[in-house]
Amino acid sequence: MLLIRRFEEACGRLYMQGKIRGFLHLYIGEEAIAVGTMAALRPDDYVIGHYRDHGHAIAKGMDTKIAMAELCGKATGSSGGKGGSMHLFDSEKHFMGGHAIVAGQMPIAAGLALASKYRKEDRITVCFFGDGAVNQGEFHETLNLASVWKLPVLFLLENNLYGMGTHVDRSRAGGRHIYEAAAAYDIPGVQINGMDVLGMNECVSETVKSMRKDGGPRFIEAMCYRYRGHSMADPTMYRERDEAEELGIKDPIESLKNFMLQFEVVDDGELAEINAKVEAEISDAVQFAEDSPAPELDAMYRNVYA
Ligand SMILES: Cc1ncc(C[n+]2csc(CCOP(=O)(O)OP(=O)(O)O)c2C)c(N)n1
Repeated sequence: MLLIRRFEEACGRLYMQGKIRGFLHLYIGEEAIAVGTMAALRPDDYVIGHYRDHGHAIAKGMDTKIAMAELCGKATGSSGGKGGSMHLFDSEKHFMGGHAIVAGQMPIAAGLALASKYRKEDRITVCFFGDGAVNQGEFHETLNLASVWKLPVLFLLENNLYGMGTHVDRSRAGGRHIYEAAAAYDIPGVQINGMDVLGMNECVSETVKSMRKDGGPRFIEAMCYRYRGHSMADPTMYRERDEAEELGIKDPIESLKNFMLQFEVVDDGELAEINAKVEAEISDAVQFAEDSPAPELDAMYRNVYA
């Protein structure tokens, strides 16, 4: 979680310096979801997500150097610098990409799961999406087919209460209980606290275990909070300043740190070591991205399909 947080803080700085361009959507505050989930998966399970994808990619094992180079539009990035922040990809780690079109990853998740089922592979696909995606047709079409065909997809909704600047209460009937929609498609669903990494891990572990037994889809709604705006360009004027406090939001990293200290899993010295290791990895990643060359001009025409 700390690695993801520091990675994104560095991204924010690089964006302000004009070294990362285009859109930049930070995942700060939501790290427990990615980390708790990935720790419950096998390395060969597929993961696919949306444009707020840095946390998913890093938690799935993507090299922070390659990720940072992609964000900076460098030739050494995962997509040769042509994908940028919203399109990280690592097929070796079975991270099947961040996708910029809201809900566009959902039918692809069903396709991945269908392929696994067809090949009789015992692997599942985790599909991350936001509350903004649930009003799209693709959400409903995918849940329906996944249920009818009994596809091993874990639908993992990150409900951070906002789709850009619109609160779920204003855009979705039953906005804070979206998991109930899964029942309409005969998919078991639960709602959990997405700010608690251990709780996340326990829930996903149990869910995945039952999926491997019966092969069918499941739905988890992880309630969470994004500390930053929708993207770097968003000053979040639509939110009350003390909203996080009112909602009783607890920072996932601070909570885990306090828990580990209280139960003597780590001491202050070990925490300092973890911090130093993370800082060093991030500074290496930034250095690598800054030192990397820009793509060649003719790379613009490579791997482009229309
Ligand atoms: C089909 C489509 N419509 C609109 C957009 C513009 N758009 C980008 S992000 C976003 C909000 C999505 O919110 P949510 O799914 O809740 O994800 P979050 O940003 O909260 O993680 C919108 C409407 C888009 N990218 N794709």
